[in-house]
Amino acid sequence: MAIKTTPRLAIDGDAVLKEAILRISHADGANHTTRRDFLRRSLTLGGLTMLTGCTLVDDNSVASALMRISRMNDDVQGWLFDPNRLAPTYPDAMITRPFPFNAYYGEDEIRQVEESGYRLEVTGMVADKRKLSLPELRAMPQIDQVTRHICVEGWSAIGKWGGISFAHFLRHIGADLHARYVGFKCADDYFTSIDMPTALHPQTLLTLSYDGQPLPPKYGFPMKLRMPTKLGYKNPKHIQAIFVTNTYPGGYWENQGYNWFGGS
Ligand SMILES: Nc1nc2c(c(=O)[nH]1)N[C@H]1C(S)=C(S)[C@@H](COP(=O)(O)O)O[C@H]1N2
Ligand SMILES: [Mo]
Repeated sequence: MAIKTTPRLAIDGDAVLKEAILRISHADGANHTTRRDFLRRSLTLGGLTMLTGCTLVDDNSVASALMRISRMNDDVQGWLFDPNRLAPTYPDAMITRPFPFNAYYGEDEIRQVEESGYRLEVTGMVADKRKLSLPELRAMPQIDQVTRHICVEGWSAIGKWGGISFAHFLRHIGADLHARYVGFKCADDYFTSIDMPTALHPQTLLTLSYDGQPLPPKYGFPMKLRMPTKLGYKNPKHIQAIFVTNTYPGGYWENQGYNWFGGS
């Protein structure tokens, strides 16, 4: 049995902000300006400039503003979240090979989910509580997307995931789109949950493939929710059940101190 030695529990909500800052400083060209302008506009809204006492004229002041904002909570991240702003996408040539594996256990303990008996359970505030087979899910319209996955452990990588628009999926099952949360239970006992605006974001995908192939076990067969607007730990692999609820469901790392919103 492999024991992970990375000191993960030391990470708190500030890690999320550090990741955001990393992203700003690594952004390039037009993206860079767009993001900086976006942040400046957002942070200025509601008098945040006064609150943080800086002019937000360069990335450092944006960074320090973000650091102060790190003491604020998930509600503020939810407020900053722009449902129409798209995360960067990349050409296939930029895909990181091999794409890293990560989980709360080692690679020798990757869960093997059987395709034949697999049914995705859908419960909670949905019109249509039921179990969906993989062929049913594969028959739904699929989208490919090349995006950057950022892990709070200090790495990021570009990967290509394919799957169903999650907004389309939620409408398909008759989810109450005014509910606060969508929760996920995974075959490896991992669990997490997200806010409804992120669930409905156009780049949030219920993915069944990685780089044109069925999702391999290490990347979460049979299904991973992929959100380029959120950090790695918010992207559940091996999804077994999805539930829509107004009761805060927390998450595996979130319950141990990771920031719940986990946006990047
Ligand atoms: N079911 C499950 N999903 C999970 C995890 C996990 O341990 N179990 N780890 C999360 C973390 S911290 C990261 S960085 C990514 C890693 O995904 P990858 O193996 O495709 O790189 O999966 C996320 N989703
Ligand atoms: Mo991660």
